[in-house]
Amino acid sequence: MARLFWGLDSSTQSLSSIVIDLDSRKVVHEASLNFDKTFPQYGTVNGVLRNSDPLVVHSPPLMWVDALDAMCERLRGDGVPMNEILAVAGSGQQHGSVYLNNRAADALKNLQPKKSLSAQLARCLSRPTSPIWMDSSPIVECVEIRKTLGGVAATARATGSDTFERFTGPQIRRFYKRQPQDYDRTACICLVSSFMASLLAGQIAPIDHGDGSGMNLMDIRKKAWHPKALAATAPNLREKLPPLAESWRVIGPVSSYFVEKYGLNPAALAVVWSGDNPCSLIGLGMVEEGTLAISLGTSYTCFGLMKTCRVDERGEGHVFVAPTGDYMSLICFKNGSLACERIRDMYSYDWKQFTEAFRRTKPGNQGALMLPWFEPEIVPRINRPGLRRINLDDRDADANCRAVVEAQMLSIRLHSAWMKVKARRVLATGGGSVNPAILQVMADVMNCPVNRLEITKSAALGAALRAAHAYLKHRRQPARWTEVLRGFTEPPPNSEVRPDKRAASVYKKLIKQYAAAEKTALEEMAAATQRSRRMLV
Ligand code: XUL
Repeated sequence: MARLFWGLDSSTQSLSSIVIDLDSRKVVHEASLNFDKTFPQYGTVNGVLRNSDPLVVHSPPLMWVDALDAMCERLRGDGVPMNEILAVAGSGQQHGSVYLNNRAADALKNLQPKKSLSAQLARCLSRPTSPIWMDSSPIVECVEIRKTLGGVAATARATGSDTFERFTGPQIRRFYKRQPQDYDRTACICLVSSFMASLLAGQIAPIDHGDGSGMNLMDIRKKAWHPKALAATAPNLREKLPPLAESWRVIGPVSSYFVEKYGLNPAALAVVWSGDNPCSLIGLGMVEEGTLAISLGTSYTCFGLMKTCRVDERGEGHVFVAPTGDYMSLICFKNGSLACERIRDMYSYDWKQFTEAFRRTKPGNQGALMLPWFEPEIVPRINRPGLRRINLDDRDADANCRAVVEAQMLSIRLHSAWMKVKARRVLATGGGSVNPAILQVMADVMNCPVNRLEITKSAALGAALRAAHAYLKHRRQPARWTEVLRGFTEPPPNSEVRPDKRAASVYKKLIKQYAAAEKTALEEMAAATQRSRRMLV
């Protein structure tokens, strides 16, 4: 019998699944269900429900529940030997929250295989929709919680991050302030991750330390609920939160619902779920300090493992607990691949022409710089978006293409300095990583080799690997991370882009000019905000 482990990833737009065979070191099954296409009855667009207030972004939790049933059906239909799965873990989009009433615990305990999961959970929600990470409505609540905790640096030191609108604590506070009766009716607040784990385990699941770090509610060093942060957020919150747990905690055997309905092994273990970023850390094989991952998607993220907890006291970055029990740092830039696309379109280039522009221009762009903040930016915090050019001719298409990429890479280098991780290697993932010109600028700015990783489902793979690790630990068998990962996460051969020494020294100087340009722009923005405030008075 093979030793199979199952990893799921409940992300914003889809539910993905990966089954791995730990003995042959192979992925034996992969599947993905797109929410909009598979469940049109929920009316989502890209997995979310838009509101008349553009800051409010929710998703229907019952859609995620239906997706779990559909995924089990799919695995069984595809002939996956469900009885050979030894453990299942998962990954959830971070920060999103699910609000359950006092019927939920019983419903989870008594799941009936004859009915669907969603039919049995429909009456268990105290809030029909879930705010997710794209929701940026609790602006006032962020200010209030930060103030109670003693300011930006103190909040970051206490919870791993300054308050952020998408973080769960500020979201809970807004719910409590606007719908106090519904808040009172809430018996349990889950994260997307712990909610999905609760279904598989047939009981309310703990929140793991990794996803718990994205709430502004957990003491990042003690890995326990932070009493002052709870009090700053909403009354009686402690009794509504499940316990916290290590990322390798086994909740128990899977619910008999999945055994009877889909043929899962009754002894299969349900392991706690974690957030998608902590799971990706594992799926990319990052269990040692010294490697950074840069994901080039719609937004860009940069993250890495940290052995000790070092927070960003300026409040731009985040520290989460890693699934290894260490820490991980993360920064999230909103103006990612879309900014490149905007510049490309501005000059009517296609991607080939955009890439060729790098051959016709020189690293450092002869001192020309760009600040490509088309959208409000998270890092640095920019609330007055706009494209800014410094010594850059707007008629020079090639120089503008180079400038946008150089700006993004310089910004990543500059704003990741607080992590104090000397990157010996960068792993590039996400759509933008197929572009060799972008990877060369990345290698030159970061001054280290860059490997492109072709793993597309890094969060689901990370979840499957976490399931294997938790199972081995539970059975008191050797569970060294490097051994668990072997064969699954190595970068493909010949995928390395090496830094060019001369270009690297150009960027070492240019980063100072870039930092100065950013500082000037931030000062101008602050002055403009002051002026408009004065005009309002
Ligand atoms: C991280 C973040 C996103 C979500 C969605 O802080 O908000 O990466 O985890 O995937």
